[in-house]
Amino acid sequence: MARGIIIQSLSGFYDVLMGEEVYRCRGRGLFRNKKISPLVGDVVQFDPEQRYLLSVEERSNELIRPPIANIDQAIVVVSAVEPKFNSRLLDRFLVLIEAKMINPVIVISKQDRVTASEDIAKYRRIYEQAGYEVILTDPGNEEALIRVKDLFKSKTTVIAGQSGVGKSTLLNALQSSLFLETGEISRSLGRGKHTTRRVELFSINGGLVADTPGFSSLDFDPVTSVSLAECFPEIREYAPDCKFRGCIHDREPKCAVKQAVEDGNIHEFRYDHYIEFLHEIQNRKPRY
Ligand SMILES: Nc1nc2c(ncn2[C@@H]2O[C@H](COP(=O)(O)OP(=O)(O)O)[C@@H](O)[C@H]2O)c(=O)[nH]1
Ligand SMILES: [Mg+2]
Ligand SMILES: [Zn+2]
Repeated sequence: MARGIIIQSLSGFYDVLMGEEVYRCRGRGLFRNKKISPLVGDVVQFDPEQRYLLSVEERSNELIRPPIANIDQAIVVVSAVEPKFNSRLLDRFLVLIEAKMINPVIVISKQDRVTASEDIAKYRRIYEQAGYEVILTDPGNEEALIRVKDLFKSKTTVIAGQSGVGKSTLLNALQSSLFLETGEISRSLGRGKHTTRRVELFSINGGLVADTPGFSSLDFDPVTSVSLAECFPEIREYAPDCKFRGCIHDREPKCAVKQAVEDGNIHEFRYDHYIEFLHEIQNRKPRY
């Protein structure tokens, strides 16, 4: 019996990484009966001789699309240009990641193509002030690449972000042996709805990293109107000073969060996105 991490799953087989070795294992009937479906990222007990999985350890978290478990950190890549920087989309990603208790880091790519650099510098300040680490990258920026690489050490990381922002390019720049496909124009409308793309964990700098095709769903499914505020670090910081318990920082009087917006301690567009997302959650239809 041995212990490893599933780094890839291929029709009934699981590649389990233990040390530097990969063992291709079968799942066995055991899992079908227990309704456990092993995921990439799962820590498993396995038999390295007979090559089958024995059990899956409890997960710290899991994503459904992409299907992956036990994620410590998400690097959210947004590009400065093409696609144009979009703070609303970035905030959606950040909320979804925070809701899963995953630590986000923001990477703003394509700095070499930036013309209005003041804009990006402004966003960088705002997100840093909100409590995030922000790294500006382009393939020629060694210092930034080293910082990203450092983040991977001893962690499981997913690279998230819209298609075309440069996720695969970034990973290739960090580890040239990966040869990830880049530049593909993916138009979701042109694709079959159920196109499944493989998820695989790569070893980089003593950690495991998944290049995701972006998140296919940006629904706030697991987020409630109460938990949403927890997904904004700067709101989290001021919320304890609100007058009313359970304040959701919308219409309530004596709200410390709204005061912080007024005082310029919370940036207005971040608060606006919070309210937008809050109303989206409040208006969603109950599902049965
Ligand atoms: N100029 C420039 N182009 C980039 C940069 N990062 C990615 N690209 C280009 O953007 C396109 C999409 O990149 P890709 O890595 O496939 O994006 P992904 O869909 O997020 O994986 C490709 O044509 C890349 O060459 C960058 O930092 N600077
Ligand atoms: Mg890609
Ligand atoms: Zn409040």
